[in-house]
Amino acid sequence: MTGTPIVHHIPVCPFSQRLEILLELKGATDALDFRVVDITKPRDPELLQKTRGTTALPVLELPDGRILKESLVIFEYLDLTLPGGSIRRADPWERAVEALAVTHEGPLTGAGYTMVMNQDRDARQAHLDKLLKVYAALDGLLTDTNPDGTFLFDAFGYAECIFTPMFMRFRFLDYYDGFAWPDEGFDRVRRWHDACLAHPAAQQVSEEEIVKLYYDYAMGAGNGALPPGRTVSSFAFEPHWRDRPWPPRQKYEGTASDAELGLVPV
Ligand SMILES: N[C@@H](CCC(=O)N[C@@H](CS)C(=O)NCC(=O)O)C(=O)O
Repeated sequence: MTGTPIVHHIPVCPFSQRLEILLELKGATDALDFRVVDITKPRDPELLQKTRGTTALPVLELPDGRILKESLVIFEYLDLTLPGGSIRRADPWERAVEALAVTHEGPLTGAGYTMVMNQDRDARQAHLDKLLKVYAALDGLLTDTNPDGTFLFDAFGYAECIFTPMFMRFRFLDYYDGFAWPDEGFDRVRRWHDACLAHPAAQQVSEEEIVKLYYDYAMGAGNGALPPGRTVSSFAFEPHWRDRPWPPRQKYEGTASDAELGLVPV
């Protein structure tokens, strides 16, 4: 099969960043043709036909037309097929532990996204408790596996590729929900979290980009939807996020205007 595989993706999407980190680790950043999809516009019918109607991205399209969905599945395929050798642990036990760690990614993602989208001030603590429960489980796994180390094993690997994009997105919890680690009980997962965020292979997005683009999530409107009273999504490509002001941190008082967010000329 000749030609470069295509990844249809939303630029700031955490699921797609998993693939970008994998390419960085393999030294193969040119191995895929990333094609940008604008989440604020109706999906291209041609792409919808290829995915049989599903809209979630990333989607991998091979040169022969085969289509693969789901970031973890695409990740596994690319890990096995791109040059550079698999980044998964070779030892069967360690590979199982990696897989066990990754079972926590769905609950972590769900907890973080429902917390940022929550619009009920009184429910904040319950959301935080749910998130911390997942972090506590990860803390236990890391402590059992590699108590004195930084990563799950001796280096940034599979589990780190999967979780780091979520840790980066959860900067929106620091900003909009005042997330702070409890004083006790989370040292091991916190060490892992901080080292993942600092790793050179995982610098595709910045905190500023996350905070500005995910403003609408903090207003309870996900996936390019608009909060009431607004006409331009915070995910819009124009004006560029760098040219917009940092949004207000308050999330329970309703949305700032398009103009206050720098989304339309004043
Ligand atoms: N489980 C999927 C989740 C993908 C997902 O939710 N992607 C978001 C972007 S970050 C998306 O495409 N949202 C738009 C939609 O679902 O229509 C995966 O791991 O690939």
